[in-house]
Amino acid sequence: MKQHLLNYIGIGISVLSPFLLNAQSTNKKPNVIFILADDIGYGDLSCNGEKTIKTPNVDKLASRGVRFTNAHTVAATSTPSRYSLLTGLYSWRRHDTGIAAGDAAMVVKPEQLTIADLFKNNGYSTAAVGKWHLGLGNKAGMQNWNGFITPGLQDIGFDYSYIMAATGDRVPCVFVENQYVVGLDPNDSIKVSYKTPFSGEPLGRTHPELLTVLKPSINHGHNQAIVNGVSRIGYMKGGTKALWKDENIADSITNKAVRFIESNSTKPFFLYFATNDIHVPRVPHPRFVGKSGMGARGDALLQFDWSVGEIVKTLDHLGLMENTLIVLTSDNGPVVDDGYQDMAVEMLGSHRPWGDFRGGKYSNFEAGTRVPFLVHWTKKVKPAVSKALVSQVDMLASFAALLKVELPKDQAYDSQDQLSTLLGLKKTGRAYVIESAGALSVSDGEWKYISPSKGPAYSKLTNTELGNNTNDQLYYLKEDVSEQKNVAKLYPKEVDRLKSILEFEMKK
Ligand code: NG6
Ligand code: CA
Repeated sequence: MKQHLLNYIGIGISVLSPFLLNAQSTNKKPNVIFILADDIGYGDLSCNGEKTIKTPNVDKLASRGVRFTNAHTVAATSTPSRYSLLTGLYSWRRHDTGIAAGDAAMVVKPEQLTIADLFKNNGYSTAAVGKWHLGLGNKAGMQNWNGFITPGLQDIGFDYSYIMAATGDRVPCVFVENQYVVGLDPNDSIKVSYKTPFSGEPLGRTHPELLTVLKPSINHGHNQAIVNGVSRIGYMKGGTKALWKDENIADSITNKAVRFIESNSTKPFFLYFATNDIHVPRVPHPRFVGKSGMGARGDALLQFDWSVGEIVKTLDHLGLMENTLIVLTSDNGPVVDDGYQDMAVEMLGSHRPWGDFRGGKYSNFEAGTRVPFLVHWTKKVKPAVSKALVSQVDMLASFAALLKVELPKDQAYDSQDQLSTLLGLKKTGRAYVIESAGALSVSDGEWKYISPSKGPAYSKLTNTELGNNTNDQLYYLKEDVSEQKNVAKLYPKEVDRLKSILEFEMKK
């Protein structure tokens, strides 16, 4: 399948090759950097209007690029959201794209076309740096953490990778570079399990006195393996020298991203830079601690902004800014308490991570999937604020348009070419977006329909309104962006119209 697909794309290349070769040698093809934050809400970046936080580096990009006010992820959690972003396919078409364990098998299959494949097949150097959370290897729990972990990111288009396998709160707490654990002592092999604890290893639940850095929130789990005074999800043993230091994660991944840019400055590159900020456990570097006045969550936001600043500085310094397309967005909406007693709730004050939107991470309401979204490209993009409806599922087809290549019909078929909209040349975007968080929702920008579901209406754990309801829900976003008034009974025709869009998409 993949071979067939490469050949297909290869035809496109050979037709265009004289142009492409020339363009490549003079570095005319734009570099592309995709900055994907973790759990940063619409209101968490000061460019989107909240006065309670200052993210100057992001704001600078926003003021020089297109800032979107109606941009969506496909899902309200990381794994399904990232799956859709990278493959151009709705994660809800599959049943195995939910929040992945740290020992999950690769969710994106090698035969699937990814954004990274697209760039790689068109002469780019490609890299993924930061949080991964899309599984590794081909069988859950069977990865060789002490050797070459395969299949891995090189099988889905990334020439270089420096990643955290899952999340900061899931074992194994090590970096994996080009499919090998970094800094592993061969005499201290790593063992990972999501089923059974390792004898002799203290756990958060049995040894709370060892939780010197962060304690889990009550009833949130996160009480298994202890690494750096923080208990996590999952069990691990060994690999002591390879363990990351939580406060250095942003520095480590930002440095690797900068190195990748520097070493590819003479050829086109694609960098997928997925930060750990501001996912839990939030343990920012001491230089950010106390700086936001909002506790660890706010400090991690400042750390994210710093990472963005370092990328920008590098591009400026190398003279690459002019011809580098930067997209900055987040994988899902915000959450305040996501599992650790880090004072985020107590110190939130009047800050509204969700902006004007209802819900948050995990929610069918808008704040679950309506995320910050900026496009910056000095050479081609003029500063603007766009109300166009956009979805991350369209990145693949839009990048294909940027590269002027056609996609095979059986790949990325949920992805639409929205390049003109993304570059601010067109004021309208998609006809509708589909959002998923247990239920499926569809919005055309004016109206939003949430399909009935039996899930809970509210999560006590995270203090989130999840938006599940056994009845149809319809909101008139144009005048009720906060989804306060369910008008399904008043507008049955709108319900039917939106429902039929969902039915149409589900049949594809
Ligand atoms: C949840 C975790 C949460 C976070 C989330 C994944 C519990 C109670 N909560 O299951 O802490 O890790 O998974 O977040 O375990 S995501 O942004 O990577 O999707
Ligand atoms: Ca996330």
